[in-house]
Amino acid sequence: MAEDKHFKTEQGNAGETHQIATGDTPAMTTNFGVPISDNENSLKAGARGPTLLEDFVLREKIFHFDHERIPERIVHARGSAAHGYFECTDPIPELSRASLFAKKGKKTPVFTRFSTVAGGAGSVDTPRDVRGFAVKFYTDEGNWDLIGNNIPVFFIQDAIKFPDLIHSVKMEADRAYPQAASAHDTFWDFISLMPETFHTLMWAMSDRGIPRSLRMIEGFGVHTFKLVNKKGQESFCKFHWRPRLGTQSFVWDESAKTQGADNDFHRRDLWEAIDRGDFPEWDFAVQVFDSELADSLPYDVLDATKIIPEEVVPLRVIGRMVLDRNPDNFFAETEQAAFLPSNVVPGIDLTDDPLLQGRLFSYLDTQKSRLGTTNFHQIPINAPKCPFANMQRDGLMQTHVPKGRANYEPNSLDQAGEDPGPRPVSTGFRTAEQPVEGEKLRIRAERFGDFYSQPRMYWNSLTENEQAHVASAITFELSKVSLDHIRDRMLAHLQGIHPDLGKRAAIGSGMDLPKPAKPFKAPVDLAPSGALSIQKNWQKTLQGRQVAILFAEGSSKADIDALKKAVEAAKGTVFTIAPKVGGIPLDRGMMKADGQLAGSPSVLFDAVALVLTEDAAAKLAKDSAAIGFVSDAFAHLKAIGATDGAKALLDRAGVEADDGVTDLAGLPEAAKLRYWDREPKVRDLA
Ligand code: HDE
Repeated sequence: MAEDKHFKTEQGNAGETHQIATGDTPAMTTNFGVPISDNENSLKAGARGPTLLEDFVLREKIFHFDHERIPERIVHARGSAAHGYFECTDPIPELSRASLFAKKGKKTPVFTRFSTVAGGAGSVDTPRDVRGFAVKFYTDEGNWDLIGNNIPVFFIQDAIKFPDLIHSVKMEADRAYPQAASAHDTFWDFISLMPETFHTLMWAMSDRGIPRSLRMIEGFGVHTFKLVNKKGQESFCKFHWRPRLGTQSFVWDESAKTQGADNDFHRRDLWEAIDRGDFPEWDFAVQVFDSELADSLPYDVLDATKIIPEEVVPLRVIGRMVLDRNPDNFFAETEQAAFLPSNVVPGIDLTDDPLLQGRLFSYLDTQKSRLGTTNFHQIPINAPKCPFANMQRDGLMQTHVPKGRANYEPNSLDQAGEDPGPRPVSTGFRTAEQPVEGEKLRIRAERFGDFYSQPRMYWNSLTENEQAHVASAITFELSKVSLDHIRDRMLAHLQGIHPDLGKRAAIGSGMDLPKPAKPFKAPVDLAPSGALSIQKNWQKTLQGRQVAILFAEGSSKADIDALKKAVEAAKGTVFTIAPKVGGIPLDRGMMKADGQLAGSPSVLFDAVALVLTEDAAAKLAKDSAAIGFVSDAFAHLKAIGATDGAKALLDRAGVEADDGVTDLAGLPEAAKLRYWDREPKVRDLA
């Protein structure tokens, strides 16, 4: 038995019962540097006596522990982040004077945080939700925070509706459930009363709402911003991130099961990829246009519920982002990271988008309640990496020690040979000038009033299979709505978006089809945009994808080795699974597994291989974990590669022959795809 050195009695050997610092290990101290000799026992009056108030080591430790938490983010509480860099690949000095876009090859450090919106900090990674995509660029002219989402539009047009939107989607006020889910009364009540939400709703109900990996999501700045060049000339701009691995999503049933299999699926996937040197990478593109083009569109570019299709204004790739370093400490970096839309740098400017305008207040304000002090910018993850100086002073947790007397401006202390402190510079940030006039009103612009055309365009841009996913997701969510009048109202609007969608959702929910709702503004026909479909733009690659190899007693070592080699040669990764992890006899020698079968369901992988003998397959055909492993892979439209011996298990799991079911040699190629044509065989979609 291992010796317990932690237990110390009056008879015990003082000093030998602890792990004592030796060599290079630093001494453990109090927060004020006093070395600690005993981290096991509090100070007592006698062995069985009361603990003494005098014990400052105990009190300091417990005091600090009691205050370890800070308020989680009100939205986007659950998130994961990484360090990396942005590299300019196509400079745009003619458009923007921003230093990060000035020279080909110029690198700017970044910290990027991905998040879900609705759930709390401890919620699961894979619910249906919008994903946050927030990038902090530490440029040499200050920090620029581009705080976007994986969906290019937002639910609402005006910041004043944000608290209502978020209250409606979060846990219901009286019962405090459901956590991290939009499938409930209050969300659909709000949505069905607010037609401006429909475009984003369509995206959230599509496969975009259930991304397979954070490394495979697009990112969008959402709002229209401005670029400003050295001469002060400005253009409108929308920002886009494109994942090099392509955009990929779950099948809904798979994402729901992944929650059970691994709460931290996305967090782990991001961490492990960076840890093994498989750095996720995005292209950064701008969509640049002028006010003439903006005026020619049938909608307003200041309306965050609309996109400008890339067929109308093409994307220009100007850089790439590589995330190559995991945080050293989750709390200090990821949790304390404070992103601010008001963090813009010379060359990038804001617009009058009424949603963006509201955000400019909210993010600064929220940091004070989360981080407790106006000095949150001094926390290392938030501080710029370029020098910064001004006359702001003091405040809670001031960690800088400004020198001299000059804490006001203007001053003439330099005339007395003293340091006058910082002064404004002619090259500093200047807001692009713009004439403004008008009456003071609470009103929206007329051109914000079309709520059906773009949701319809989105529907028309998807493949048939993707449309079926949207109709099924809406049917699923409406089926969780308990009040009929909310469902009726929503179905009426869905018919307005597209009669086919309305009909399928009504049939799927077993509801009568109500009369179509009367839109505020009649929709116009917009050409479909192929760029919006995930399936039409599928990246046929194994890079970033993982193949699970299920083996058991007697499996062929040569088969396993050959498959592993082929997958890795195609830049995929392999995870081996067996009924026991510790070691199983193969036809030649023993082999350990990366995971045990019952704890490694196939939802966690992109394709599966069954390297089994006839005997092993017959045995596994009686094991529900093995049957589920195979039947789920089939139902989730994944490639399955199998030895001849595996037939009994394939049959038991209901696998039918198709292009995605192959021998082991065909698997590395087959695993690059999902088999959408298989779906009608495994599920009844709306
Ligand atoms: Fe946010 N949002 N938001 N949001 N948002 C926050 O800021 C808010 C909006 C987004 O990883 C909060 O620091 C208002 C659009 C992301 O730390 C808060 C409005 C978009 C993140 C806040 C919006 C976003 C946030 C919570 C309507 C996409 C996480 C904590 C006017 C373009 C950033 C915090 C991170 C976080 C307010 C709308 C994306 C409360 C009032 C549109 C990715 O300040």
